[in-house]
Amino acid sequence: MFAPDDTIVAVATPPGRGGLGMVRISGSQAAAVADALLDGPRPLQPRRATVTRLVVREGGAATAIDRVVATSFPGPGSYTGEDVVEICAHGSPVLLEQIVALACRSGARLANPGEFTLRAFLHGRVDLVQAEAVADLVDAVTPLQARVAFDQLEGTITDRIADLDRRLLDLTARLEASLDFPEEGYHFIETSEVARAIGEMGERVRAMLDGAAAGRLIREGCRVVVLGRPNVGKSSVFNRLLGSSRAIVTPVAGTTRDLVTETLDLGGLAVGLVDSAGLRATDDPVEAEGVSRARRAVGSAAAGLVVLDRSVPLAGDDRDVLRETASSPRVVVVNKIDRPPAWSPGALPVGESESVVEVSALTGEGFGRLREELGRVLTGDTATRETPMVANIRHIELLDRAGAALGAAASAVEQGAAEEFVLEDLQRARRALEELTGKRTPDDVLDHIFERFCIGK
Ligand SMILES: Nc1nc2c(ncn2[C@@H]2O[C@H](COP(=O)(O)OP(=O)(O)OP(=O)(O)O)[C@@H](O)[C@H]2O)c(=O)[nH]1
Ligand SMILES: [Mg+2]
Repeated sequence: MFAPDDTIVAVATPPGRGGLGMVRISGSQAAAVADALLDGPRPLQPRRATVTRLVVREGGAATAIDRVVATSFPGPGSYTGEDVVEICAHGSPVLLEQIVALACRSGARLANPGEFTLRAFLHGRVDLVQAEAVADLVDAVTPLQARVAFDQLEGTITDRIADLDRRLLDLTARLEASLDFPEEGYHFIETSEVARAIGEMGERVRAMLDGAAAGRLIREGCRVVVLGRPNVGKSSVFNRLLGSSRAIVTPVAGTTRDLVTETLDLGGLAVGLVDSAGLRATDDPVEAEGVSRARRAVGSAAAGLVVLDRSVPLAGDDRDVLRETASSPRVVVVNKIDRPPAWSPGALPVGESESVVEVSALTGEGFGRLREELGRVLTGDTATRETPMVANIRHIELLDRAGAALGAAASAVEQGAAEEFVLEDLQRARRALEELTGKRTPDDVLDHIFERFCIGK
């Protein structure tokens, strides 16, 4: 996987029909492959979009199959760091596949998922953190996810790691120099300065981890289950939050049977909102299966929306649902407030600090507050409007490891340990950072990172 000396090709635009579709070729033979496919003046001028024809050459005859725009990006200043040619054709899947097949006939091979970005990483165009950001940016389903990914691609993490690495290198070099001349009592650096430098680096690692929990939630999204006894308006609340009539709503109790999931953009948070069957004891095997699925869904959810109907007296089933979810993060949704009330929320058996929101899924009243409360329950007090720097669990773990090693180095200095021991801790911190940026990352980790990319990226 890591011997990029051949030339690769893939369709870079999504599958399906479109106005335009792009085929990308990268590798030492990219220009030659493009020459074999294109009509008109050759070779292509670097970085100049050229309108030309794509031709099939057979038995001395050349048949044009599309009018295209081709651009050549010679390495090392290209996306992958190799020679790259991009051919923009009309967005017909049949045509694009034909172009890829022709490129393969002329010496290219089909790219693996993420191989263009892998090559960019292997040629030092981006570090591993930035390569991961490319996949996150492509996968983003909310604008906030896209922004966090793009910041990462622009180097918010890369630059800070480089700064930390410089400091670590400087400190280790000076400590090693002290080690080299022990008999002369030669110290290149005072203990107090070592302690200060380590403390400062630890502070920087901590600052990077600030908001990491919210960052992770933004990057990964979460699931929220709408729960309650039958007919309280769960599907109506679900639909109102999504702004579409996704789930079936009827006056019949027991309408929803299966789990229905849709993605909701909650202030930038990608929430997989799940509508579920009303929780009650039932003899109907289909409904019973629905109820058991609803209960299982609660287990994997970050929070629940417990819906109650204020227009009828609270039922035993309502109290059961409240009791079952008492220890989980939840918002209690008091629905149907457009109707005369049968009880008041003050009478609910819930904790004082709990989120209780009164809404009408019929009129939409209260839904602004419901969104706010759900956001608060999910992210705690961390505002997701502030873009956190770190969002990827791999990055969080490695920064934690670097922080712990720096902490160990700080206590070693404090206890007057010999330079060797301090150095060992500092080197551990460096190794964690190097694994983060990909300078020293095991191949199986790289495999794992790049296999989640799509082909053509
Ligand atoms: N007046 C009023 N009626 C509502 C409101 N929300 C839901 N309803 C009505 O209540 C009935 C049940 O609504 P659903 O959304 O299907 O309730 P559900 O909890 O999903 O029901 P099951 O799927 O059967 O468990 C329907 O007739 C809705 O039109 C509301 O806020 N006000
Ligand atoms: Mg329903």
